[in-house]
Amino acid sequence: MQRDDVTAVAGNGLLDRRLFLSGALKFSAIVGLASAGRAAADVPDEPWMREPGAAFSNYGAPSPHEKAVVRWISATAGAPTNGVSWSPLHELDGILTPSGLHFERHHNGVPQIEPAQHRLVINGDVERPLEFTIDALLRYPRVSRLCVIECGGNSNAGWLQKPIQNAAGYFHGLVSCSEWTGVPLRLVLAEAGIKPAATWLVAEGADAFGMTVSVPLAKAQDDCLLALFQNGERLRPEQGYPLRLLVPGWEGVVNVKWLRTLTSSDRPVMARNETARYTELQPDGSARMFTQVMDVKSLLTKPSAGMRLDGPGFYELGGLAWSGRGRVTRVEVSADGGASWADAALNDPVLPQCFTRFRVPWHWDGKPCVLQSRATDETGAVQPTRAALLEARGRHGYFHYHAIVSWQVDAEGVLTHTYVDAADAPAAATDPFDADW
Ligand SMILES: Nc1nc2c(c(=O)[nH]1)N[C@H]1C(S)=C(S)[C@@H](COP(=O)(O)O)O[C@H]1N2
Ligand SMILES: [Mo]
Repeated sequence: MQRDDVTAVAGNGLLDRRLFLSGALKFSAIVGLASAGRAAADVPDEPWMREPGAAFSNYGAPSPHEKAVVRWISATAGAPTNGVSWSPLHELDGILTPSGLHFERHHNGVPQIEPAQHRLVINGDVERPLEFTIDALLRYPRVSRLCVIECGGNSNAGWLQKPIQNAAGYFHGLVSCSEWTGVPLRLVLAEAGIKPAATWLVAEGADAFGMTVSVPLAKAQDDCLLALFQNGERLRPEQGYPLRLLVPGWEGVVNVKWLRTLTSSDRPVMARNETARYTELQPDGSARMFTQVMDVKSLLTKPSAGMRLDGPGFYELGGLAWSGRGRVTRVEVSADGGASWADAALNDPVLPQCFTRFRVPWHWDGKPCVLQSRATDETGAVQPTRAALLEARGRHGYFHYHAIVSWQVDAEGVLTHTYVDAADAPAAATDPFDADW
């Protein structure tokens, strides 16, 4: 099938999102498959068919051929237990992040907790202070939900003056999506009997950092979980084993790992991570605080920075969209730097606060162009351009960067990160890889 046989729905060769699935395009032609030209019976045996396979294992691991698909660790110089590891979003597909590739943010390493000794204490403004063992919590009813956890510092290299040239996941991969299973927090709060004056719940972790953050009681009693399982198995140590607070749609920092106390109070605790961090100075000089809900966001992962298109022709563009405010309702893709947009197909399932996969067919004519995606969520919020975000937030941005991401394609098909607008706008001076989330 020729380029001329299909009508572009937006500039630079973006095609109807249903085209690939309709069968109107023959994939064997697109990917350059020659006809096999021989009967199936003639396909020769391979060496691994002539001897028994490897032994069984107690716990599986990825193929050794996939060993390059790993998290990228960036820790603070001189303080190796403080840092992050980035999820390789550019290597993955589907909506679930394998547990071993879930991003990490630790302020002082991963505590090696003995589960039999771990306790969750609920105290403060309550009728009955309670203390739970993990075994006791495991006897409570559990629910499951798929959702992302995203660090409020994710994508913050976007605030830099020059576009950073990292693979997509090593720039936007402080977000991951899992199935989390645990006890609805409201059940245990009801048993403790929250006093009417209380409006906040202060959560504390059992790591050597002693992470402490405040969660409004209304959210705590709405959809939060005391998470015990991740993707079907008990939490990974890195994700908070044996117990973490899950606060769906809210910035990572409130999802306290290694959870040990929940203290009900009539005020937030005003801890470091809700005052000095995850807070930013606005153009009018006031501080933007307690902005815990993560805004609508998307990025193309296939292809993305560092990848190369194999010559002009048909491609499927694809990526991830999510919103802390609910479901993603629309993702549009542009191949002309935002001048025109085509609707992408959203893969099922489309769930609130969860990764949503989008895909759109594209015919690349071999000329330089800029690829972008733009997500809209069910509240009607639309992902802003970088210029609009800088305009609204000013030059002291450090957290909560969620602007449209632009990938430049050059005539050789090589992709790099670029800014299509506001390239000269003053941006944060802080090096995002040398600072602290
Ligand atoms: N106890 C504790 N909880 C914590 C942290 C921590 O360092 N200690 N880091 C927080 C931050 S800033 C983020 S973004 C998320 C990261 O969760 P993850 O490591 O499971 O991806 O955990 C949050 N909960
Ligand atoms: Mo974070």
